[in-house]
Amino acid sequence: MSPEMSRRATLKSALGGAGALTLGEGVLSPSAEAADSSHVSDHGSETLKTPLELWYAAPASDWEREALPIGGGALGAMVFGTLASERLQLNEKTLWTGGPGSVQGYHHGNWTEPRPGAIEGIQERIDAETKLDPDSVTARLGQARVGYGAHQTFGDLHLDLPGAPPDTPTGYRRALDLRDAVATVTYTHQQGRHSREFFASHLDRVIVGRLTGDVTLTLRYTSPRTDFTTTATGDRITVRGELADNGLKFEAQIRVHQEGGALTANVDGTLTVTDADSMWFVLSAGTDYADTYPDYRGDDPHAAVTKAVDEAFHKGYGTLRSRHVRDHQALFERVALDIRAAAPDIPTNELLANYTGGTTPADRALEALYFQYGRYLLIASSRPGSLPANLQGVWNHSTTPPWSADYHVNINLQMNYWPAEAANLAETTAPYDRFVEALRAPGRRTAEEMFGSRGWVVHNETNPYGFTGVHDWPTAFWFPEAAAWVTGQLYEHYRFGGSTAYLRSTAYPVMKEAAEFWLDNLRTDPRDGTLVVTPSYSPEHGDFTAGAAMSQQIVYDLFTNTLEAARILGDAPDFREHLAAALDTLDTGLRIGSWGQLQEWKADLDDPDDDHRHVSHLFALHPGRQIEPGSKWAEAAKVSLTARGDGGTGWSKAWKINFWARLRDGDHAHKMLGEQLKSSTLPNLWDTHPPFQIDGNFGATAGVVEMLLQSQHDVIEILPALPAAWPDGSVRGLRARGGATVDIDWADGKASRVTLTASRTRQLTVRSDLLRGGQTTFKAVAGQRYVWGNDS
Ligand code: FUC
Repeated sequence: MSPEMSRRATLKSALGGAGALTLGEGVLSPSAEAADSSHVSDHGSETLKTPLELWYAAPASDWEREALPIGGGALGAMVFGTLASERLQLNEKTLWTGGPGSVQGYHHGNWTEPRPGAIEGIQERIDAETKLDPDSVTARLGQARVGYGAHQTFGDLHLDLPGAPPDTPTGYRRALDLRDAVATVTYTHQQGRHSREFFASHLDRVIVGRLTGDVTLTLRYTSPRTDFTTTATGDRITVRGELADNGLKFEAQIRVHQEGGALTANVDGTLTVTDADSMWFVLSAGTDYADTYPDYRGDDPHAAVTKAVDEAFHKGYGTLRSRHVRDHQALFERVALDIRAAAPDIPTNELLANYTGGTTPADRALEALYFQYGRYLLIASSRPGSLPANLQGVWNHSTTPPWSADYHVNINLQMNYWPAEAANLAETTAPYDRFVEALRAPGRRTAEEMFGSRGWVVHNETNPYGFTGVHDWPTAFWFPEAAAWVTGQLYEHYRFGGSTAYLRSTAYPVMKEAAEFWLDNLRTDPRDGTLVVTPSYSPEHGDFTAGAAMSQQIVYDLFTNTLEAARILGDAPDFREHLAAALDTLDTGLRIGSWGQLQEWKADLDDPDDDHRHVSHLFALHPGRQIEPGSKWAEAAKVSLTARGDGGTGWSKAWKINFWARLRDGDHAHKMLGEQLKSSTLPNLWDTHPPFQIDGNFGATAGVVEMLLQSQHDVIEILPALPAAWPDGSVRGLRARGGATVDIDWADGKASRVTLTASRTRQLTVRSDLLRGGQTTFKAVAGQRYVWGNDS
């Protein structure tokens, strides 16, 4: 058989013997060659050359708005590009106050004294009175938060440059290249070209910097705390300390190499390089934190930091840089978005200020940059071996950051990981999985002590020390649904990647225990006999009731996922029966109210003038999959969303991009992207709540994917919500559930070519205008590539 005939034969069998090769205008042709298993797409080199850079014509004068982030997961830094004294603000993800050993005492948020009957008492009052104000519930179920702690800045490394120009020279450029993940500063001074490069290598666990041009400088470490010592010996600075709050040990080391000139260690713990042609340094940092309940302590960081610094130092700058760039690009370059953008050669802050809402090629350049920036930030703040991305990723310059720079789980942590699978960065979810698994031990204790039940639980927000109980902020303290919600991402990881081994060992155990918690804690609603969550609180909004929409939808999602997983894994029939029976009796959380809205509460309490930033009752639409497009529920969700309006904080707008995309309204999704860029984005393209909060960056990146590709209902939908503002373009390397990597070209608002590379052998359904009848179902074979449309 000729290769061509064999391809056709394969195709025929893929189509179940239908024999039709032509589908609509296109041809379905499984490629003869096996595709790369790492989900790297064969994106055109044209698209790859589009610059993806943030750049500025002046040094950063403000940490939050202007400095530029680099990160390797565990370590992060903000680069200022300041002239006379370069400032690198440093972070290590685990440097947290609070938890065991903290001066205030710590009890994981569990009630310090047993409160027998407390929850039942509230349930009975809600049954009798239908609702309860948050203050009275807090008085009974809340307690003061102690020992919660906060993420801490690791301090700053200053490079004092006495020969630097006092004012910003013409031609000064400060940039962050998203492709290389390298921050640069370049300028000319006294006929000499000066350059600085900084990057954070995940692979080598170091932050690296290099300066060229005549280099005389002093490296100096500072911190807003006083709990450390700094010493300089030979070519090394060592910073060592213990957090006064909880005794957490921390250490950083910096080693310096200079070409030409001299290097001096000073008694004040600084290092001076004199008259060198260039110099480079490596920096590593660590703590003795471990994610193990109940102590949360591991090895002294000294050995690991020394090893990282010395190994990196011996590799040399060139090797470190090329290893870093390769490691970053292996993730970053998987996805390319071409929306016919053309950026004028103006600084990014001007590009942002000039943004008109998506009408020009320059606007599209900003949109494409912002999309890829979300991917960059996730790679930089979530790599295996440390904690997941927190409210600020890994970047925090404060000892008292907003909301402790913690892990809020009533939307924020979940949103951080929305782009991970679909935007082809599945590896970034490892720290998230590990964090969720580590919540299980303290979460079991909370379930047992507060609820007297099986399973595990976590409430509104948590820290790295297993804070799974409650505090006493009335509108944001009670949210036991969070455990169920956070397990959703683990099941999504399975749905996208398809590894049954992962499902068995990682996802299912935490899902099952979260489900057991709810099997024990649902209560029969005397109003209609359904099973409901009570007390139930729609995040940060309204009164306590029984069976608020989000509570029910989250439990519905958890039970649906867990039942599916239990069937796949063949878990005990009695557990499956129990789950199926509960699902049958569960209030679904879908109800249409008097003005056609999807109700936020079981009783029709929604106010059409309410524009609260949380739109929790649309969970079933996104990230859930309970609402099908075109259904009456989708219509009702649209009524609710329209009433809530296009405002909100950064993450709220980002969520609305996703909602509108799921409602198949690409123009409104695009409008929300525009709203986010216009009013919730800082000059360094960080999302602002305000203040800076990284979830909005991630949520928006996920939202852009939702506009181009969806698969939540096990149908791979091509361009489900393409906005009119992007009539022509292409995207490479998006991931769909079922183990598919998808490339799409489109013209005049319609797909012209779709390429799907299967990483699993299984039946897939693809929906696109390109296909005759709009849809095809076929058996995809792992490693094969399928093309519809112009097979150029
Ligand atoms: C949730 C939100 C707030 C903020 C906080 C960190 O509680 O309601 O707006 O984002 O998390």
